[in-house]
Amino acid sequence: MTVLEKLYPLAQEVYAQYGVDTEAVLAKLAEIPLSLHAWQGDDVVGFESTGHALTGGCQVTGNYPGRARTADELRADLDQALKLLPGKKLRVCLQAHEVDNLKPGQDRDTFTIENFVNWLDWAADRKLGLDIAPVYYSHPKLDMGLSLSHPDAAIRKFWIDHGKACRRIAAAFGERLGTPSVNNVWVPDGFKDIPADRRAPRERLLESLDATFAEQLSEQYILDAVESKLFGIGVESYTTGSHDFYLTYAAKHNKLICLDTGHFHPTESIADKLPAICSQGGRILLHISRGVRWDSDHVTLLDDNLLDLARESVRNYNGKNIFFTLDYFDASINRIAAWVVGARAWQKALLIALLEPQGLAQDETQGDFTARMARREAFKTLPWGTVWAQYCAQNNLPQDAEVLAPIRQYEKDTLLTRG
Ligand code: RNT
Ligand code: ZN
Repeated sequence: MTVLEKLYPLAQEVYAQYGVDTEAVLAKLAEIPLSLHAWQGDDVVGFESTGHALTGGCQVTGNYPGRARTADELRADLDQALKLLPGKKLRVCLQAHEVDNLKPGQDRDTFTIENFVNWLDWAADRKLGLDIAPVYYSHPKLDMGLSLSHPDAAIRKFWIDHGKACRRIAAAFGERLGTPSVNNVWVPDGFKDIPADRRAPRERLLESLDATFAEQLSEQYILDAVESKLFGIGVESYTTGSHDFYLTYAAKHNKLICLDTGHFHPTESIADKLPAICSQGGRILLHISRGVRWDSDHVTLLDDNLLDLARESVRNYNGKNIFFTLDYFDASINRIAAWVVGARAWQKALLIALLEPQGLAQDETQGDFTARMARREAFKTLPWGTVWAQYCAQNNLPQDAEVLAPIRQYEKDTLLTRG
């Protein structure tokens, strides 16, 4: 008998005393989809042969060996990460420049599903869902830091066409894979210094968004999201696509609002936004990352912010109103470990939230804030770690402490052979 085989029944008993069925919780956890962000594997560089410099304020730091240089390498790396993750509904989210099969001279405004067939076949083979994001940065047509809100209609048209192309690709993903593809629009547009006109760029962005979304595509295949941001490097004074702007847009046009955990004031609670939006029927795409002092896109770890986010996620999730995608990029560590550790941290946070005994809300409605505090504190030390270990074992996956060995092996065999 292993230690876990002795421990798990005891943990089950502890939870049963609180009215929590750990097996039911694990079954529920396995059904919550998670989209793994491909861009952790290539440092958000993409695979267009032109190799545009990284612009638009996404900062990737570090030069750990083994970055994926081709889509084939990226798929191989994702395979390694996915092998180490539990869950029945795993997905992969692409940045559109992680394209392969580009024709010579083909630019983003003419991308089609033909450019993504390898991704699609790969995902279909593995029964993965696929999501996508058009890429409005790292390209010469991001001019003066502006894309969809650029004063020049020709530049706007290039980016509108890119957005339309990505929507059709997403719809093709969704149709073939049998699960709607989330297509997320984030533009870096904004100004470094105090703008003279805060309204006109937003009017242009509105017009561009309406044009991008004009084609009616079934929600059976594609779900559109718009991602807000407080500020970025180079756009410290003004971000066209602010939270107020996009929250209103999403509500008016029945889009998903993408909340990136790094895109708000550092002390603002993103968890609190979930019930605020979901209670009114809003739908959310969560970009889960860990901001260290700012939108630094660190690997997610099991900290208080993540736990709060997971708590509100399980309370508000109804199977079709919240979509979970990781969004961080750290090039100072093994990139596969970054995926696996970050994804597992989120899954553990969800598990802890799902295992939380009922009763706190009742304390609250009865005005017994003392009990609410005392019981919440007591719940923190319940044996969720054993339930997590059981989840890994049930899925024939290594425990957290064991994931590094296969990653190191792959690093030795594959990553370190890359130039
Ligand atoms: C940027 C947004 C966006 C990016 C990706 C790489 O601030 O968070 O989602 O992370 O486009
Ligand atoms: Zn994001």
